Amino acid sequence: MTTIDETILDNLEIELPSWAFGNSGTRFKVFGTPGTPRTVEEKIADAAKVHELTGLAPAVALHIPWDTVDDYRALGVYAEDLGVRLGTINSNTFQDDDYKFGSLTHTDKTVRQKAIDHHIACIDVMNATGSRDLKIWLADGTNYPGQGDIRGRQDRLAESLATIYQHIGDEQRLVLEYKFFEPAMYMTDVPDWGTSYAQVTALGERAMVCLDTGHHAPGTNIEFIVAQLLRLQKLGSFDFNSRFYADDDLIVGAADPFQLFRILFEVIRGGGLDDGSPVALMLDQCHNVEEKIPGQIRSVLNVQEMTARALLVDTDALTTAQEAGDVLGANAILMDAFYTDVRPMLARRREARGLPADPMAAYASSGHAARIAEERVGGTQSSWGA
Ligand code: PSV
Ligand code: MN
Repeated sequence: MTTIDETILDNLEIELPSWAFGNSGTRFKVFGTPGTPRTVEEKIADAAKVHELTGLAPAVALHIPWDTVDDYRALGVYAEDLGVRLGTINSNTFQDDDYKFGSLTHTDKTVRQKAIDHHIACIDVMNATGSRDLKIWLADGTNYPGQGDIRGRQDRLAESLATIYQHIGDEQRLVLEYKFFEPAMYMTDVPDWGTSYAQVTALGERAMVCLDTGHHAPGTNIEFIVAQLLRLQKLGSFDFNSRFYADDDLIVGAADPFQLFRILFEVIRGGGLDDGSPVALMLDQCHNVEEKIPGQIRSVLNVQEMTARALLVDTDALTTAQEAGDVLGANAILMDAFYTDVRPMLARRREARGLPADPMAAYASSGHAARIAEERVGGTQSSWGA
């Protein structure tokens, strides 16, 4: 039996997205939930509740302009008073009419400049909040063959990113997220890890790739991408979620916990959870029909559980089996760890740290959901675009 690396478990941090606490849905319907935050402060308070019960989520990511406030320093102090900090700043160039045919890749210089200026404004926010990462996900792409010049769009993207990167401070990073389709259907300008890697490598060492687990074609071996990006020292961050069909943004580990285990095994194998690692773990999820705060609690617990299982892999025995060509023996070593129920061990560790043994049960019995439903009356519930 392997002894688990306690430090990795103790240091595990998963950043929460502010937008997970707002209403979301499909193009068919967005359902509201009583108690949904009306303001960024209420979103941060919900994130703080998740951290209070799990000890796993000390940071919350903001999305600009959804989370725009007048005073970001004051917002940072507000977050700190609640026991969390402000994390990644996400830009948004996908909800403005000017971006219909692209943002950083647009043929019109004025539109490109507008998108660049938005990112520079996001860096100003980071300077005020002390955030390290600017995360860029672009909706840019085309729907029909011939609609745009594929090569020209890549060139303009490189130029725009280089301009933004000049504003990234010494302690800051730019992470470029890829997604294989949607909203563009024929061709997406940053569709895969290779394109993101090529673009960020041209920028410099403070530019890295963001891997959103929901952004791959069915059947893609995501752990291979993880291993490769770690090898290249360009894996900057994860957006965790899970998918059955497309960019479903469901609870991480819900659709395929074994995939999450395999990903985390490669993260650990590549040093991605070691002290000083550049790899940031974040959720990027939406809770369309389930309660949002417990949805986020469940999510960070899933990441913690699969990390613990991945840490249980007897790596020495695995290497021996691999080198001996013992195919089934090697596979069994991995599966032994995956099939181990780590929940009792994690519950004991939580209690030892003064946390509830079962954060889901603690939230359910706390009356918090009823309290915020009663308090948060009036105003407009946060949703896409607010
Ligand atoms: C759109 O697919 C998306 O979910 C990306 O994954 C971004 O990270 C997120 O929105 C927030 O902009
Ligand atoms: Mn994402």
